[in-house]
Amino acid sequence: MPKLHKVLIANRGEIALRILRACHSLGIKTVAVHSTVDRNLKHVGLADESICIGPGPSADSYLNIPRIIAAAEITDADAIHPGYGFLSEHAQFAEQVEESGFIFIGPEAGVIHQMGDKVEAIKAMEAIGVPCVPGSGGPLGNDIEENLRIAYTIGYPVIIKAAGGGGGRGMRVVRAPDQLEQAVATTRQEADVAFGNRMVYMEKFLENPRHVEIQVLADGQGHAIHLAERDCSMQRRHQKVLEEAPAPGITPQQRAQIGKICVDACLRIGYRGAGTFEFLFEDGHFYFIEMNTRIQVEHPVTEFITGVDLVREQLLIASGEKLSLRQEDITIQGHAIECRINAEDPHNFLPCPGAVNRFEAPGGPGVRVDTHLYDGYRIPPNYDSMIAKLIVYGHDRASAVARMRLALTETVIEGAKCNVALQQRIINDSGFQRGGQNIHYLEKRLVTAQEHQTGHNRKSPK
Ligand code: MV4
Repeated sequence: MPKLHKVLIANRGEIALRILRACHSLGIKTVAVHSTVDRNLKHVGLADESICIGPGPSADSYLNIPRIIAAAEITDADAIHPGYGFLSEHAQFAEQVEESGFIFIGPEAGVIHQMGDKVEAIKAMEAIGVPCVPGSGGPLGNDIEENLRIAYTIGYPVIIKAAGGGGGRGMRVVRAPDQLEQAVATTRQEADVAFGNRMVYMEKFLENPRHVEIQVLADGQGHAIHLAERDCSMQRRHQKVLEEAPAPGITPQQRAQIGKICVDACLRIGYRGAGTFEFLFEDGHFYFIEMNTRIQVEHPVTEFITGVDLVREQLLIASGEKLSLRQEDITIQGHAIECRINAEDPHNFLPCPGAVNRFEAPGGPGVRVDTHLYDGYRIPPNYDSMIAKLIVYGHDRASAVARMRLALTETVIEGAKCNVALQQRIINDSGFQRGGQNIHYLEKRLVTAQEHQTGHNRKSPK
């Protein structure tokens, strides 16, 4: 059994720190790799060893596969944890890591590849009995008559999506037959440029779904469990802003049913590690859209309601241990909410790099802050603008909301503009407090708020 002695963390920021802590708590040594602008990251100072792997731009550092593997060789690491983003769902990276004799902390490269092709993923899930959105069930050809027939059978509106896309990139809604040919052609072209893959597929367009996702863990040795769901419907331009677990209004029966379906799917595809089944949820039904083969940003809300340390489980699975948790051990208790804190301009949402002169984290019972921030930390312009995650737990949703309200009030970030005020507006919003809003809710509320601010919607005085 390959026990892990040393893990290379192929990431940065809060998740690198999260992985480092999970490693150290298991007695595993850590190697931090960082770019030149990231020498002062908190986890770099805490790691047993660190190696600079290139300049600021991700392409030359956190996405540079040969340099990361060379760093693992130089430091004699056993395994590489990719975190989220960057190379976390790069099948070729996983393959090269394993070919170089290291453990990739995640599923097999073949499974990453399969789930990365959304057409393949949906085909596989459909075959296993995971409920999917009614759709083409395969790639679209160039025969417009055939495509019109498919759309007619599905029923308008339909959505054209890129097989190589995901996360909201490369999609187009078609509301009538006369738009179909153009939509397919344009989506194909964009997909070719963006992903080097012209393949597109068609689904029924669901007008007002929620985004509900199921967390799973599998050991690749015949054992898999689910850890309930998260609701990630509060988003802007496909960027999640606030997530919570469990999803409001999902019954224990619904949870057990969809959870079992995901567990069975894990076993059937030979899944290993932590993973997430993304569903659209509308009118009481789940519709699979994508599977994420990485640890996700919002994993802490699941940790709060289940008491399971997901990153620790990833490390144990990677070291060859069988899952020690059984489904009956997993009970959900209370409610958790995560607010993503981004260094961004509150008016135009543009990233705001620069020095954080003062940082005060909130605290108290049921409050967790996942961040790499410290007083004087300089946010480099090269990466994602997320600088912290505030996660709170409450015995029920209302008490979690109340705790988050306090936590946001306690949070002080001076020097860089950030979205704390936006999060406060969401927490205090009556629609959010009711729970169960759909994926369009936040953007609609933002438009209304803007109209109020600019007086756009007011009757002009005569
Ligand atoms: C959809 C959809 C409606 N109907 N598919 C966007 C991100 C990508 N993961 C899938 N997305 C969507 N797929 C069908 N058939 C609406 C969206 C969508 C969305 C999904 C989840 C979270 C936020 C979203 C925002 C806009 C559109």
